[in-house]
Amino acid sequence: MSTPLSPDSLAVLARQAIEVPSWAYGNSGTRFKVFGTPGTPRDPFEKVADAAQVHRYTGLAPAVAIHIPWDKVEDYDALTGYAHDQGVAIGTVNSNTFQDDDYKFGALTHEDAAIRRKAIDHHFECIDIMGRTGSRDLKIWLAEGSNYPGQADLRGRQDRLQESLQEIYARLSGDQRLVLEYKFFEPAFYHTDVPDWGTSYAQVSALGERAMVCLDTGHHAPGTNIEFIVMQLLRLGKLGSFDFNSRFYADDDLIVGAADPFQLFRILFEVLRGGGLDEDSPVAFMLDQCHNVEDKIPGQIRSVLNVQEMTARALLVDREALATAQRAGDVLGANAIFMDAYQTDVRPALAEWRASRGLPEDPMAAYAASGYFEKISAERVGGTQASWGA
Ligand code: PSV
Ligand code: MN
Ligand code: MN
Repeated sequence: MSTPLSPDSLAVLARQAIEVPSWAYGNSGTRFKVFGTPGTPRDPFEKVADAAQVHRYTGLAPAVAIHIPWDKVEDYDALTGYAHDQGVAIGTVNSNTFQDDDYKFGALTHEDAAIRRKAIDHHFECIDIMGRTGSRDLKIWLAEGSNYPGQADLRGRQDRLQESLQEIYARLSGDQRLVLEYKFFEPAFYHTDVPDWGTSYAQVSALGERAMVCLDTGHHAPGTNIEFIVMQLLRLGKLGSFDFNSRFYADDDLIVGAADPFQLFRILFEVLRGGGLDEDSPVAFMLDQCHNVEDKIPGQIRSVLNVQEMTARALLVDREALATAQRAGDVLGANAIFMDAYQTDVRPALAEWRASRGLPEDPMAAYAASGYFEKISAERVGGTQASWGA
């Protein structure tokens, strides 16, 4: 090995798995324009086929997360079987209560019991789908909130949210889990019902053991120390999953590690420190990204490689030496140990490691040379291209 990745570190890398989102393969954009691209999937099966390419070239992405109703199909057994044939599994099921007129003023928090019922039933449908696809996690992100002070009863909405979540949680069976994602603003601009990790933590803690927090790295105010939140949730045993992406301004959904690789390193260091990559870790790692202008499959390959690369660098931190420096109050010494690991180029070691596992040393180049993009561009003509959403 070109870098000193210990056998323990290699074992961590060997079990690293990052779920990719089905919606990353559809066309996406901003409210100004969505650009179409050749070869874009037209249905959930084609999204799964594209997702499988990421795993084929990296060995890092054995599951694809789906979003309901975007990925609604008649036969979930067929979708699950198709995924297995492609070498991947169906992962987390994401609910969607943000694209229906009925949810203008809320879904799980709505004042009207009939609308809450509809939203809860949608989650029941998602849980039924999880039973068919063998998915463990139901991920709930709520677009609920208000735009003007006085518009909504903040307290009443928290109470109704808890009641709705209780019903959904009670419907889970076996090892199924519920993860509740937070986001500080958007689409609501004054208040959001689940704006931060504390609210998510309070809500899921009242449910039970199999309810946990989902941390989306793009969902914090600028300047937030995200690795501190990672540490705290791991310490509390409530970090259920990550939605990885990166951002310069708001919820940009850019390639993870692109905007701030050092932040990703710091997050992954706390993940390792807190046991989040141990064998029995409850933490699920996912991407939640959109590729508006770059090619989608290579964008996803780049993303999982970025996570792997920063994990490898975080594994290089000499934790014993760091603890000694910390205890001695050696500020600059401790910082140097941390930075030495961050500044180590692990790419040659990872290339070697990939080769030793029968994977291409350079997954980006191998995908580009595979002809897959040319093939889907020629084959997928006609029909309606999937977009962020359907
Ligand atoms: C909301 O911004 C979010 O991060 C949630 O995870 C949604 O499910 C996802 O984006 C949809 O792209
Ligand atoms: Mn997300
Ligand atoms: Mn988001």
